[in-house]
Amino acid sequence: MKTILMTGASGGVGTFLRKELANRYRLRLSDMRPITNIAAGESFMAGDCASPDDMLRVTAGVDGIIHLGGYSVEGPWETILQSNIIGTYNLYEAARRNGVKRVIFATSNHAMGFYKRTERIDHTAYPKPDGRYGLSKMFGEGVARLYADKYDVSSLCIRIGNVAMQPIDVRRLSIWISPRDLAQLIGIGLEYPDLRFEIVYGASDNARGWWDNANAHRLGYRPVDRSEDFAAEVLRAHPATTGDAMADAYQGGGFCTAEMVENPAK
Ligand code: 15L
Repeated sequence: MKTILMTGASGGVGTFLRKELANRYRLRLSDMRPITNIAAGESFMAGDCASPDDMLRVTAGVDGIIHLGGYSVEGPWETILQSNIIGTYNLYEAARRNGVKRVIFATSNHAMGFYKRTERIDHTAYPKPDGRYGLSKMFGEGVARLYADKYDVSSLCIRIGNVAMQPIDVRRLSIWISPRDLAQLIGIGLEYPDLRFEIVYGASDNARGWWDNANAHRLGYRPVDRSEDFAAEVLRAHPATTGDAMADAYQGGGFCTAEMVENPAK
């Protein structure tokens, strides 16, 4: 059984994935925050992505890495810089130095947030980050590309929509991914032979989706969950519009209009 490091393991996505990946991998959980409910097949090592020494220590001797660590929403520059930009660089550099050959990088839909909802984008679309957080994910995709091409550390970058047991509002009907579908993508990323660098979208089978996930399908992804199964319930419970027409026009939603200077001529 492979030993897989999961950074940021105490967060919401990590918590879902621990359940999904149990019995498939030996999981080395890592986070700045302690995790006390360690299950059979799991171990814990404290580590801060912003510390190169910590990343060297936690990546030693693993067969692959699921990099969830970092700040997972918009935040002040100094926070994003330390956690996501320096943190992701440290993670890849430590992987290289320890000879770890496979990384799953949890990137985000917010690297692409300024695409309109009327646009259908695929894995080749150039990033349009919707804030410092999205920008840090674009940087992470760049680090993954560099380490694949130069240092033979291969990556699957998953541009994750929103991970939850079910879609939580109208926007999420388009970008939702269930924990088991995300675990399927991660399994592909860890096991696919001869993978060098790939980008896929972390979305379930969503009829209202904005992404052409052909690259994930090419790699064998067959999502089992569909947001449409929850659509009637979501549409009953939530208004169709948020009241912010600009946010409703862009894929990144409110991340786009936060701090935005509007230019009506554009
Ligand atoms: C993300 O990237 C965040 O990590 C998550 O908390 C949600 O905000 C999600 O995007 C989203 O767009 O719904």
